[in-house]
Amino acid sequence: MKDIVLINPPYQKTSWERSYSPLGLPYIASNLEDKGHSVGIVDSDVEGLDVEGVVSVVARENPKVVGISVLTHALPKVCHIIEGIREISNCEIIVGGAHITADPEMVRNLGVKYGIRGEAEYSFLNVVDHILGNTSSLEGAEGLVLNENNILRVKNPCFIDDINKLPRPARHLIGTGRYRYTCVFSSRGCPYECIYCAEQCKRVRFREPESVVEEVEELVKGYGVREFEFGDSVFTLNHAHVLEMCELLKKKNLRVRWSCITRADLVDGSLLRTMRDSGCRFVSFGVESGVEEIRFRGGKEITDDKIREVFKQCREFGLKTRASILFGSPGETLGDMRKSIEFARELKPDYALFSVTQLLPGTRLFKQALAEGKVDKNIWLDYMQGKRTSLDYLPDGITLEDLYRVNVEAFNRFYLDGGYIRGKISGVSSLVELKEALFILLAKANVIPVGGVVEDSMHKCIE
Ligand code: B12
Ligand code: SF4
Repeated sequence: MKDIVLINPPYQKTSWERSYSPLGLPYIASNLEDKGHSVGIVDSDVEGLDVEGVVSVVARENPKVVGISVLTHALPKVCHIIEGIREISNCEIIVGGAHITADPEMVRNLGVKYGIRGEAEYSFLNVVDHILGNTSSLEGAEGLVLNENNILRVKNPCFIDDINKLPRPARHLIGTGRYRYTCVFSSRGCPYECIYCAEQCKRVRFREPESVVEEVEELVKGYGVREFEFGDSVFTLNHAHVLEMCELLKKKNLRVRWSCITRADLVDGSLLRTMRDSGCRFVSFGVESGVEEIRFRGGKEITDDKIREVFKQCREFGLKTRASILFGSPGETLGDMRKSIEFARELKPDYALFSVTQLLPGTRLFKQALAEGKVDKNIWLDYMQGKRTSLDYLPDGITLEDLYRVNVEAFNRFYLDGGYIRGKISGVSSLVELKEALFILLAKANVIPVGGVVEDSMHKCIE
């Protein structure tokens, strides 16, 4: 029996997605445990639970409060979970997460009383104490969305000023063994505004490097972690901060490998070399488009030449790379998309991730789609209720079929190319790389779909 059950709803389709531990809930749980509450976390996909399974955990634990993390793509399942819980329990339900932060109206649509916008470590505790009768006031609950008798009171999202004061995420509630990757966050927020991106906090807050590296040490010594990912939205925003963490990681000689995500205009040769020397093995870059104009319009004002230079430097330093490419930006033609595929091949990254641009609340792209009359403001409700099955943005003259055909074509062009396959085979230096080369050969021979290769390649084999 737990007082509070926190739920990461089922959604994740691929084993790559299931390989990441969700850290938002462990951060919230940690603060609750510190104040003496008993908390459980259900990570549905990792535990193999669909809606009924999640509801049966709630029935078994009989909590007083349930918290549900809401990402946009999980809305239909979130709705069914709430319906299921309502049938078996009178517990109070609190929703939060990226979708609620950007679209508080969803609290009413989901028919729950409480939502929290933004970072909920403190506010969740405040709302729980209110529900349990420990405090009558909800004044301190920043970011609160209160739905009383269908009247919504909405506060601005809360982004915690001093993230150094937060306790470490309660990883013991989810373990690390079930996940291939655990994330560590050295900062929160991003100052940029890329057109499709749902990052809501423009104010960047950094953790003390010592505290970050202590957390890594705990992971290595306490959980036997050998590799982790810096989950920061953009890892190399502040070079001095990164350099200090690298220095400390080297000093501690933890022999831990790590990866990160950043922008090509935020690295240089010297930084990349220092990162490599402190255990970095993999860097993922948002390239977005092979057409400069489209990339610039989307918010990444980074020239083709700068991107070429950075991928070349990473190769020289032995850092593996991934180029992320998006299809379906405003104004993009099929010709532009094919240029993106060729640019990805020219960059020679170790992996390429091709995706179809998704509409997310709070993004510039969503505002543009609304203004263009391509979607209406009920899009999220329609999606939740299954009246709309996709969240794609369609540039003028492009159909949904075009987008997905190009996406498949991109994976085939990139991964089944003779040069790429030869490079993979000749570069085999570990079991993981051998497995990867075999997968690619099987896909080439049409024994397995390219999707399988790609999914596996997302594991990045940084060992
Ligand atoms: C790791 C990660 C993943 C992992 C794990 C996801 C997870 N459940 O945490 C995987 C690989 C599975 C994943 C998949 C996807 N992701 Co992702 N992911 C991230 C990433 C990089 C870090 C998440 C994290 O741990 N953050 C750190 C913690 C502390 O922050 P947090 O999770 O936001 O949690 C805080 C608040 O949101 C809030 N909160 C969270 N849960 C709850 C629950 C309650 C009850 C309350 C009150 C509050 C609350 O309080 C938390 C503590 O402060 C973020 C970007 C980012 N930097 O945050 C994108 C992000 C969350 N992902 C995003 C997207 C779009 C996706 C995918 C759709 C990608 C795709 N095309 O397939 C899928 C969808 C998966 C799904 N379940 O629906 C978007 C979400 C936008 C949206 N509106 O939904 C983000 C914000 C990226 C972005 N900038 O656009 N992702
Ligand atoms: S895509 Fe990256 S750089 Fe752009 S706004 Fe999002 S997190 Fe920031």
